[in-house]
This record gives sequence, structure tokens and C-alpha cells, in this order.
Amino acid sequence: MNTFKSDNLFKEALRYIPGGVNSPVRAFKSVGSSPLFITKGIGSKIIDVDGNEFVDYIGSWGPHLFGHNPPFIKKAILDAIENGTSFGAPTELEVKIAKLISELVPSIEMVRMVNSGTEATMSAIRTARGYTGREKFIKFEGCYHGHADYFLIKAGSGALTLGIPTSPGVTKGNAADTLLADYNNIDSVKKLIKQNKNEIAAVIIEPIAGNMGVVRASDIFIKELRQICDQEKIVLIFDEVMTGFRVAQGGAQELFGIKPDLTTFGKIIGGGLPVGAFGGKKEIMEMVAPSGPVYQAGTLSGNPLAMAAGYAALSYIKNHSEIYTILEEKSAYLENGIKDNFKLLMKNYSLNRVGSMSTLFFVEEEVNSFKTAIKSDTVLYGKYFNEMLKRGIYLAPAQFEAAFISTEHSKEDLDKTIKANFESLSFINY
Ligand code: KE4
Repeated sequence: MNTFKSDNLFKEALRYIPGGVNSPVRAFKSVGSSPLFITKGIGSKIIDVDGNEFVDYIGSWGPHLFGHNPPFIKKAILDAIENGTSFGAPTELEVKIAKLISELVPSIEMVRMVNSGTEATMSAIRTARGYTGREKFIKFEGCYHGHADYFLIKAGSGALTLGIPTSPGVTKGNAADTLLADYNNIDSVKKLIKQNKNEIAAVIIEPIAGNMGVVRASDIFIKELRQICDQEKIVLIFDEVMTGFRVAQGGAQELFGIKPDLTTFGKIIGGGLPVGAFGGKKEIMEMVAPSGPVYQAGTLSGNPLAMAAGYAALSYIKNHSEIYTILEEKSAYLENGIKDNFKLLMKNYSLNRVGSMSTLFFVEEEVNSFKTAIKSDTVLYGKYFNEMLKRGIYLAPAQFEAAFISTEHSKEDLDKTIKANFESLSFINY
């Protein structure tokens, strides 16, 4: 595979940009190769500067539920740009998207738009602190909620991949209020609550983790978490930046049948443009300025272009709930093909999937916690990644991430992936 132009661009990028990338996980650092510079995305494919075409399972890390540059989102953006890009003033579309989100996700009585998942989660924590008057919060080891200081304590995603789950630059003061529990372990939560009675403002969780690789919380764990937060008057925050509108029309909370107090969103709600959001119970959200004292702001929050793209995406989701059946069929087909390969190769790797997000862990035991996820052989994952790339399949360049299928992934794409998976697993194991 010719990577001449990408290699040269990467050398130049390293001169001007830390690590040559604008987000660490893109650097291919943990898979031992150099990143490809992409020029175009269309449907299920991406094309790099050297003309190589790949079946894309990153989908910009989750936003592209409908594949790259779907015509209906492209049209919405082009129509919007005729009227300008941003006014710094309220627009009708912001009211419409807020209403639509609350229709699709019943726990959302009010919602505030922001510009990234990180802004959404940090604002949700601040709001929970303002609402309860308490300062501490519980997160789970291996979950990633963006890069606000107090989240970068044993975080997942790129922080875990690069071996910096607790980042330098995060002060002791900031870290002091972050309490760490074990995913899927309710006793670890009870212990922290006992030790910090009436001091905990919130519990934040990825109800289906994507940032330690895909690990689904158990129904009983989520149910007990809801019960404990009710008893202790702790704000339960579902971080659905990745799962929102991905795993179901109403997100992970629809699958669990559990209503959190606050939910954070990102990725899909921006239709490929920078958007995040946080919302939930009216009595909590009315704490947010200017209706309440908890300050939160953003120059480009709710800007017309991003709202046009996001509203087009969410409107399609509202009017075409059948896409989740289609995504499930495609994802199950791929899962079954890969598991058939495991049988042929007498390998018992762990393939975790919820809807159209999945992770292949290179460990031969069930992965249902952070402790089992990190048993995965990341060196073998790196070899697998590069073999799949040679065969035209573009996976996450990191073990502790999710792969995403879009409505545009064809049977031909999936068959090509199953074949490449067999050949790659054969090659790296022998
Ligand atoms: P952003 O600030 O990157 O928009 O969102 C942060 C975030 C919050 N919560 C969850 C559950 C998330 O998955 C994310 C971001 N996800 C990563 C992928 N694992 C973004 C990719 C990257 O960091 O470049």
C-alpha cells in the first residue's frame, strides 16, 4: 500500500502540531504505524491522499450513523449557509432541535447545546454540583468523558491507549473531588458513597462503555445505580455522547428502560459538525444561566450550520426508526462472520457488540469490566489493525475504542471485512 504522501504530510505535521494530529487517538501511536491523511469520505468509504480506499469503521468516531456526507445532511448545510454561518443570537432551529431531542429522549425536559462532548459533560457536572451544593462526583475506571481536568483520572479512550489515564497537568485539588468506582461493580459505588456521605453531587457513567472498548453495563447494575442515586439524592448522569441515537432511537437509556437525571450528547447530534448537548430534568436544568446561577456559555453554541446538520440527522432518525433494525442486521451479520472465523481458527477472542458499535478484544475470556478489558493483547491488536488496513479495512487505531457500522455499509463491505478478518487473524497468529 503506497503511503508516500501521507508519510510526507505526517513529517510536516509533526513540525507544527503536537504529535502531528489534533486529537491523540488519530496518531496511530499504539499500533506502531503512521496515520493516513484522508481527503474524502463518501458513504461507507474513506479515501486517503495516496488514493487508497478503505471501508471505514471509525465514522469520525461515531457521528456518521448514515455514512460520510449523506445527501440529506449535505443539503441541509448548503441551504443553511445561504443565510450566513453564525449570528450569536437565538434562531428558530435551536428551538426546533431542543424540542426534537426531548421528543426522542423522554428524560430530556430541557437541553442546552454546546460544541463538543467535553463541554457537555463538564457542564453537566457543574450543573449537578450547583443543584446539589455538593462537590464530589463518581466516575468509573476506563470510562472517558472528554478531557476536562477532573475527568482525566484513570480515563479511557486515548488516555488509556497512550498509557496516560491520569494526565499530568491535572492538579491534586481538581482530582480530589473525583471518586473512582469499578464498572459493573455496585459494591464499589456503595463503598464510595458510605465514605463520602452527603458529599457526592453526581455519578457519571457511559451506560454502554465505548472507551475501554465496548463493555455493556448489566441491567441490574444500572437499575441499582438508579436506586442508590434516588436514595442518596445524587444526580445520575448518563454520558451518551457515543451511544445517544447510536444504539437505539432513544439511546442506551431506552435499552435499559432507566431515566437518568441528566444526559450528555455529542457526535450524531451534530450530523458531522461540532455539537454537544446536555439536558434532563427541568428542575436541574433551570439552574443553568441565565435562568439560574450555574454559569455555562459558548460563542458558537447552537450555531445555524451545526444545528442544520444536527436537525437533519435527528429528523431522519425520528422519521426512520427502521434504521435501527437495518443497523442490527448488518452488525449481526458481521459479528457472525467474525465468530465463524474464530471457530475456524480455534480462537476464542472476545467480541463485544451493542447494536452498531463493537470491539474485538484480543483476550480469550469474557470482557465485562475494565479489569478484563485491559487483559487484551494490545500488541496483537496493533498487528491486526495493520493487516486489516493493508486489506482495505480502516479500524480504530487503538484497542480501547469502538468500531461503528453505518446504514451505508453494504453486504459487499461486510463480506470484504469478514474475509480480511480471517486472513489477518491467520497471519498474526502464525
Ligand atoms: P468530544 O469532546 O471529543 O467531542 O467528546 C468527548 C467524549 C465524551 N464522552 C464520551 C462517551 C466520548 O466517547 C467522548 C469522545 N469519544 C472519543 C472516542 N473514543 C473521541 C475521539 C477523540 O478523542 O479524538
